[in-house]
Amino acid sequence: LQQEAIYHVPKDEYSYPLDEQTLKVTIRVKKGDIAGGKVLFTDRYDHPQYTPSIEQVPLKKEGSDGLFEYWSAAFVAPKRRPKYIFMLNTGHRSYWYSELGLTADRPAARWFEFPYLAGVDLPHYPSWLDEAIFYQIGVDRFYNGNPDNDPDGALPWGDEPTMTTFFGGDLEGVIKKINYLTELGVNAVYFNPLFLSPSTFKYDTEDYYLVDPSFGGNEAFEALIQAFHKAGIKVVLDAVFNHAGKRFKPFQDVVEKGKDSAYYDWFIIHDWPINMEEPGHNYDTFAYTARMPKLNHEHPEVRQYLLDVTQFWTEKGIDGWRLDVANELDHQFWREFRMLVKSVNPEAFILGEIWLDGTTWLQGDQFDSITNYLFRAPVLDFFGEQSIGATSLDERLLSARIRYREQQNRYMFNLIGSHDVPRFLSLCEGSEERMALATVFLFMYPGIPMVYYGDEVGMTGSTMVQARRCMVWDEAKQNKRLFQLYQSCIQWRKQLNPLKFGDFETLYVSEEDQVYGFARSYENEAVWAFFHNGVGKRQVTLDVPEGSEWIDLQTQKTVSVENEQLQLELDAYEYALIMKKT
Ligand code: ARE
Ligand code: CA
Repeated sequence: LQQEAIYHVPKDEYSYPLDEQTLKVTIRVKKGDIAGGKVLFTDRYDHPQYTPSIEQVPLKKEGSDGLFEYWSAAFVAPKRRPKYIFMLNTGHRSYWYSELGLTADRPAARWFEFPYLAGVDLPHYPSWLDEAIFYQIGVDRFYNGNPDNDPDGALPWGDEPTMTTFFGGDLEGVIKKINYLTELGVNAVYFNPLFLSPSTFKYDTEDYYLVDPSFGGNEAFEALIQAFHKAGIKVVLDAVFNHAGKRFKPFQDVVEKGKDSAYYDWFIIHDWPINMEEPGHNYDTFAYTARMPKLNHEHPEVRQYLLDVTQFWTEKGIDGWRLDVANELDHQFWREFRMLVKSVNPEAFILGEIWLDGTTWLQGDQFDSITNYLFRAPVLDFFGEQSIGATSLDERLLSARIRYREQQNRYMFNLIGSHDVPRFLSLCEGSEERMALATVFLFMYPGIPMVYYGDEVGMTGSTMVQARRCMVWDEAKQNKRLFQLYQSCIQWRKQLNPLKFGDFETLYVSEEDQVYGFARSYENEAVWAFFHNGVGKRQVTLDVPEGSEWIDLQTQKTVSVENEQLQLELDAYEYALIMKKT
């Protein structure tokens, strides 16, 4: 047993409540070091009469990230203030793990303690998230519903875009395509920024209170909210609060008046006079982009200004916010933001744009979710670039999941595409089969699925700019097979409890066969998903519980079971989805 590899602390994702009486604990050990183990637990207070007797639960292996294994158990502590120790079994002998570290004998004292399972500290999520299927829309590129409001020089729909081209898409256009969205089945839309800005994707805000006139202005926005809500579709807006645009009035005032401007410390300006050259600018920006001056969030007026903007739009009835560059603002701001948003609308969704680890923002006091690029990366490497095998896929997914609590994983914002990355289909070298595998994977995996507009009809684009091409509306140019696959996935996702609430368990990892399979289980229901990421035919033999009956989700036919075993045939780049009948 490698002692140095063992890790447990009675906090964070290693020890947290699932509900007011249930604690989930996890211990890390070196891969392959233990055969099993258990957790012993009781109340923290010793009393001859009241203290419950010591109980135990077995440890279950969550998986491995390559170096370590993670073993967990959940147990009910009716007094809500448990203490516990781990018993680790190597197969030859047992050890104990407590606040004393590793010991040969069971310690009488110094067990781990979780002081109190306070219900108030449990995370609360908007209830609609359980069935949410998101769709992302960049308005200029989605549909032009009104040519009269097109920006000057707008190109004909479908021309090849550059960083600075406009096509005239607008909110009227989005409203006109509501039927398309409902036919696809999505029920929530995340919009790239809508507020007045000189650029196409509008991350350089000029006026936070105006929807861009080329999108139809505030009037069109009100109409959008109404029409969307009538159709049962939620509206999530992009909050670009890290920086403003160079045309933002307070910044213009500083440009004009220099240090005499009342707004001179709304920004982080290093010396005077202000220099807006790129390169050469002398103030903080987003990623060295001169036209995106960073706001000085340490200034109380700036904080208040942004919170007022938040209140204004939240009161208009939106269903949530996606927070741009969320990790470059202070945590305290986001706490204030959350309090405000949830006080206006407790069911509003708060999604941070975080590409890597998001744990610090997901403690319940800031965001409900983050953009899960840590999910996209291994899925891309496996199905898209085919640079990793099934083992590595499993390890990397585990290493992303194990950072988070069960609840956090359930509400991760999973995506394989967005406006910031090349189209997934292009990264699959145009292989529709691999795109299909990744899509099914997205919808079967724990988390909220998001579809980037156009992925569902087979749009391509090998660069970020090309990934923002105009939505293809010509039916002859849409990939109908993919569209139908998205429809099916969305229906399964909405209807099947295991996909909404189920836990995750790896079932099948074959490096040689390039087959990966996992289970989503909820109460006595289960969906099992298998993905064959290679050529040739594969046979997968699975043990199933005695007397269980299974149906194939795609054909709705019964799968034959013999001697508690089930056989799946997987053709080249095929997936199989089976569901246990209840
Ligand atoms: C332009 C270029 C990009 C270049 C960028 C920065 O096209 O190739 O990387 O400048 O120099 C908007 C436009 C972009 C434009 C940008 C600046 O949509 O097209 O990009 O303005 O003009 C990091 C941030 C993350 C950010 C991405 C782009 O952490 O917040 O970079 N994403 C948001 C939006 C963007 C938007 C902005 C921010 C600015 O979604 O669309 O850009 O408001 C790693 C890191 C991430 C990093 C990621 C991508 O994995 O972990 O932190 O994201 O790579 O670089
Ligand atoms: Ca238009």
